[in-house]
Amino acid sequence: AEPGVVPAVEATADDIATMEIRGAATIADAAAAALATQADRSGAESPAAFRRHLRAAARTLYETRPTAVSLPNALRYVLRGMDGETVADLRASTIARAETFRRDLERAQETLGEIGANRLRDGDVVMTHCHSTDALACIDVALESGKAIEAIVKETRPRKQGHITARQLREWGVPVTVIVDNAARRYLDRVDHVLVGADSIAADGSVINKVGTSGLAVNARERGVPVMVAAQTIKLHPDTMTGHTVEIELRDEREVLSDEERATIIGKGDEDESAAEDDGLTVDNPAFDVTPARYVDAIVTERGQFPPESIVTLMRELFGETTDEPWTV
Ligand code: RUB
Repeated sequence: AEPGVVPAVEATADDIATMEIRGAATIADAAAAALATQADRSGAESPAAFRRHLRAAARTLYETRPTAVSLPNALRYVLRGMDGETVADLRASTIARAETFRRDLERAQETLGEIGANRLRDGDVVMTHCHSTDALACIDVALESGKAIEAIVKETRPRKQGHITARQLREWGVPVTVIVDNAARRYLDRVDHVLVGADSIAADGSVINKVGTSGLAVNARERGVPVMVAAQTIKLHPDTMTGHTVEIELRDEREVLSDEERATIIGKGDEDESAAEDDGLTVDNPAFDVTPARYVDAIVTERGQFPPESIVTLMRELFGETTDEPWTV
């Protein structure tokens, strides 16, 4: 814990790291809310201390998960709005800025939903991967406008976020078929759209989303099914304009193999193994993958629908050339 960071910020950071709070938009919203709480409860007695503690809070949140750029984009936006000569002014401006961010985030998702819904026709079958609030917003608006939609929901190993998608869609009355990830290609011939969200979108139009998205997109192309990515502009990754790549999070191997399962594979009880001993068994658990632009038919944002190859023009317009990290200074 860094000095001056309030416990509620630590708790939010923990929830993001453990995926209690998850999904790029939800993470961004929680991070902005946490900075507002930091501002509200800060014990800082000087403006300099207030700013230092706010930056420390942003750092604490930043270090939780590396792939969804909505997190640093949210932190940057709120910190840039921290303005004033007194603690009281700094507090008020930071809280107001965080509120603006959260309101805009919600509005952007609604607008994106209206745009994305135009791609969906009455009677369409949509295949989903993971759980994306941006993707679901498109279905929500389509349903509201009276279109019947069916969904084939990929389970999404290892964390099974498909269950969250299935629950939401059933709440809306959408007929849902849940399948294991490996069954996706078999079901694609019944599907009109693959509809996914994004954690980050790179300047070359490639889409970083839950691991498995790229294989799904390649299969969809082979089957002639269009791939639609629903992503608010908060998902655009400014660093990729200057050649940086997006870090793919590697998560704990226990999400894939429990200690018992590992011991069974290795063929000995886990008690006679020291943690440091190399038993020759590696488990890789990347949480995300990269879908090249050529497998994506449309990126739907609140600013309209874009072919992935032209997303960079929107990025330049929104971010200019500034990709500072105000929490590091
Ligand atoms: C979530 C995931 C979602 C995107 C978009 O991964 O890959 O597709 O974050 O979600 P995880 P949203 O479960 O590992 O966080 O549209 O809600 O921002």
